[in-house]
Amino acid sequence: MQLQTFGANKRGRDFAIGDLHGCYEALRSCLADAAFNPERDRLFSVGDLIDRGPRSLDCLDLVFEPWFFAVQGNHEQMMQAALECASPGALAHWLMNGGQWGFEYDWAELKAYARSALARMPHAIEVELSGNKVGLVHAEVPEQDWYSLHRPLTRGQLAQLVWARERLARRDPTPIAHIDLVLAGHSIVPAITRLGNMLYIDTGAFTPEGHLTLLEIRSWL
Ligand SMILES: [Mn+2]
Repeated sequence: MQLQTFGANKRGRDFAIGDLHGCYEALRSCLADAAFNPERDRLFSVGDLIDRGPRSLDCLDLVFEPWFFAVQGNHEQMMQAALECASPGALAHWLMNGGQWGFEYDWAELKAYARSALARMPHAIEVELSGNKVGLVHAEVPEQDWYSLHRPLTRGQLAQLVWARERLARRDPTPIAHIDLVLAGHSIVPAITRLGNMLYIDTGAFTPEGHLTLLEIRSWL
């Protein structure tokens, strides 16, 4: 699925989480600090649940929880390409980027499991919140226009969604059109960084100097 849309959460709060990268314990402690209630609250992820940190599979498992929703990150796509042997270099590429944990599991089982997990992860998420429209992507929005995600995307645009860093690199404050707020991960920032109506929330959970960011979306509108 390219874009998954969610209506307003009338019962509880909506939170967003930066790149998890296997940092399951950090997530548990952030959720406890926020008194997250899985019966009422929702948690949206900018992707990259796996690789680099200690508990990749526990993090990927979250996509089967009724309160957790994540877009695909480049790491999920690297994992899938490796497991599906999508290209000759796919496995080496994943291993170079933290995929070694995959060898702890039965390869065929992991492949089937990854297929079902990825099937639950759209490329972009759109959430209605307090009368605003909030978007989540892993990296960048094609054409700096949210409407681009409502149309079929080219291969290049699909790659841009999960890999691009240009906008952050040039500190481009151009607002993303046709959306109130966009949350993205992928590029590690020392603290939540706002450029126009885009928030970069990957604060390097797996790095020694970094931390995991959990935020209540409403307070950033
Ligand atoms: Mn990442």
